[in-house]
Amino acid sequence: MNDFKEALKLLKTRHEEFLSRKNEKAAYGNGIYNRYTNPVVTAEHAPIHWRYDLNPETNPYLMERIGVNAAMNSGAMKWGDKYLLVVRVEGIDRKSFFAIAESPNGIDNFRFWDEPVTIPETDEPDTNVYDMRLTAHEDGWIYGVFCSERKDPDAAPGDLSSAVAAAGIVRTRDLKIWERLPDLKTKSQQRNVVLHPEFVDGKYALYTRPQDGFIDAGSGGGIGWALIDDMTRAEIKEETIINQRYYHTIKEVKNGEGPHPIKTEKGWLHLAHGVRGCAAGLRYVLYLYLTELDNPAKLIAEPAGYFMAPVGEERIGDVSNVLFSNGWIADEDGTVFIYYASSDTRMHVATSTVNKLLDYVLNTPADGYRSATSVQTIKALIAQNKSFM
Ligand code: M1P
Repeated sequence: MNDFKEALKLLKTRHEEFLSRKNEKAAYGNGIYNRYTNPVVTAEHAPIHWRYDLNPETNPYLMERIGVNAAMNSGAMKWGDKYLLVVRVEGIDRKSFFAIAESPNGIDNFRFWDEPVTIPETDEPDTNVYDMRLTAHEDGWIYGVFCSERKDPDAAPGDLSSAVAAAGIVRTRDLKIWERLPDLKTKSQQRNVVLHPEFVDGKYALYTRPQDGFIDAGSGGGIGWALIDDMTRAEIKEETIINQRYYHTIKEVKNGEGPHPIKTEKGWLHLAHGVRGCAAGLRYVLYLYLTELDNPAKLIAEPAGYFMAPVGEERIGDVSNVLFSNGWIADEDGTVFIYYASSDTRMHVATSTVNKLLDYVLNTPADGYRSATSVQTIKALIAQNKSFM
């Protein structure tokens, strides 16, 4: 009994030390954003009372009974003066669920709320739920749109891997009680569906990612856009591609909208992920683009290449060589907190400002799609720099 008490005390002390670590800006930035030295949320952040049976009678060895494997792809929003992440927590049983972690400053001291989020199921229960995008919509509700994964009913006998992805939809007013709405009705499978925060022509607007299969975007040309009459019976009748994939770019294989775009005086600022294939497998990086204020579906600017790619420890994890973001927060003072997961394993933050990100999207050269055009772009900069060197 005394051993149990001592062991539990030590476990709690170490966990508290870990949770309360300060996070520092990494030494070098690139002028666009700053990374931080520590991840902000990891599997180890999961509360002790989610993982251990604390009764010495039933758990005399103080064993961890329920393991957490990863904490990743998180939706984000400011809630009062707190920075909240709706974290995709993945158990060692491979099931993901959502749990809210809260920080006083957005960069460290993230702590999970007491219990994971309960997402009501539809008549067709989800096998796995993940990657929630949060949108505080001008209709007054906070919506969460997430991927609902189920086994493919048409899979051949013995095929236990084929799955179907659909957009699950919930809404809440207090982030505690969530109402499940019917899944998005659409012709193709969908992942990375995001609700725009304002009405457009009196309708709800969705960023979509039509795909041929569970993994394969195939003929789905990129990030789509659809107007919806009613979120309680959301159905895509018409979908147009607003951000295309291109041969020999960072988004050759697929792309997907990240969190909902940030409204700025120069347009809607979008964060997305792009995927390409290589001998090491798929490589996921983040990129930005800007669309018109009055028409969020109309592209204004898109810098060539990636905005962020995995570096150092970020390159390694359960699914290596992946950066993925579905949450960012634009603060009142113009600071932008970019929350991104590395290699499907842990959450990080990078900070920038709305002004810096606008400067980046508007003044970084666009892709010319050929080696020769890249050389021309570099030579133009060198020529311009001659008088400043
Ligand atoms: O494993 C990398 C990512 O793969 C998927 O993203 P996408 O739909 O663009 O291929 C998702 O499963 C995502 O959760 C995951 O991080």
